[in-house]
Amino acid sequence: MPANLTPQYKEAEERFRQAATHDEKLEALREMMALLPKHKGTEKLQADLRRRLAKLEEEREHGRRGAGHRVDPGHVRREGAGQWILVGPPNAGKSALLRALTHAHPEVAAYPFTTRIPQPGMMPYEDVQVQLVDTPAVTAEHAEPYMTNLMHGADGIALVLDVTADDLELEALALAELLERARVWPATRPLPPDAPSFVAARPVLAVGNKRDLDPGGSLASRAHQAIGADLPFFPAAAEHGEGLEELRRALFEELGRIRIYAKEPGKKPDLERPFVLRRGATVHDLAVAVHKDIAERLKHARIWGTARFPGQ
Ligand SMILES: Nc1nc2c(ncn2[C@@H]2O[C@H](COP(=O)(O)OP(=O)(O)O)[C@@H](O)[C@H]2O)c(=O)[nH]1
Ligand SMILES: [Mg+2]
Repeated sequence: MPANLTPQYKEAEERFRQAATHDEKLEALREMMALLPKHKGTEKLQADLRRRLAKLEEEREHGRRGAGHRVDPGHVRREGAGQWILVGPPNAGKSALLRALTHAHPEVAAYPFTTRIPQPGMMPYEDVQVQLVDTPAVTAEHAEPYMTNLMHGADGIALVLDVTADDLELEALALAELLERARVWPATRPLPPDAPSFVAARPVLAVGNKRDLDPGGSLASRAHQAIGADLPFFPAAAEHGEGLEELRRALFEELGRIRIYAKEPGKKPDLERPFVLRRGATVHDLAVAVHKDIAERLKHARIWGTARFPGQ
């Protein structure tokens, strides 16, 4: 059976051949997968592309890109509904928080600078997953140079503080300064009219960790003041599982995502694995998320939901 490859496919294949970087290769290969006609005549080719894609993805994950190439720690591949970067001073409990909220196993230790490179983990919330990224500590004297890129590219920033820390005010100042250098503006703060266009308004929240050592809550109030009274603040104890449910919900809600439950014609809707899109997304955006081919062929869609007639 002839494969009937389209000119678009051949063009993507050409780009794959000429790709200079690993990322370009990966992008072209993904496009080839999406553009490849799916029928019996292309089964071998489908399997072949899948194998090459898996290999490239694995290489990227493990940074084995051959001589001269290094993984950029300022970029963590986004997965799930959105990406939060955990940022904070040494020993605040960033790694403990990642452990408590995700299935990742970062090292938690009573000495500073245990975490050297960004470590992602996936946080389950209801029927979706949110990505959290643990990072090396930030002080007034030192922040890893890649932190600003990492923060600027993320969907949200969670500032993690130890409410019992002596020098909380200084720590908070270092975090505020880093946010500024990362060109991230907390979304709860009105953007000044003269703000440059490269400033990214993003959800920024604060976690006041180790609240088990602060039964009266006065240290948490002080921490909230220090980091900014206008930022959402979540007292928590990562190692005791306190305050984590509220935090989990906020980490999803603050992303401003909507969940869409898709239904194949003649089948029941899939109520377990929603597609997650940004608020304001269109039916076309959904089609792209499902499959690029569908987006190209889409003529109409039927929608069930609160603001629609059933099946509109
Ligand atoms: N009391 C208390 N200690 C905590 C809590 N979370 C973390 N710790 C301790 O704080 C220290 C630093 O934790 P870690 O997660 O490694 O901090 P990181 O440097 O911010 O990643 C460790 O000794 C932890 O056991 C908490 O909720 N309560
Ligand atoms: Mg750590």
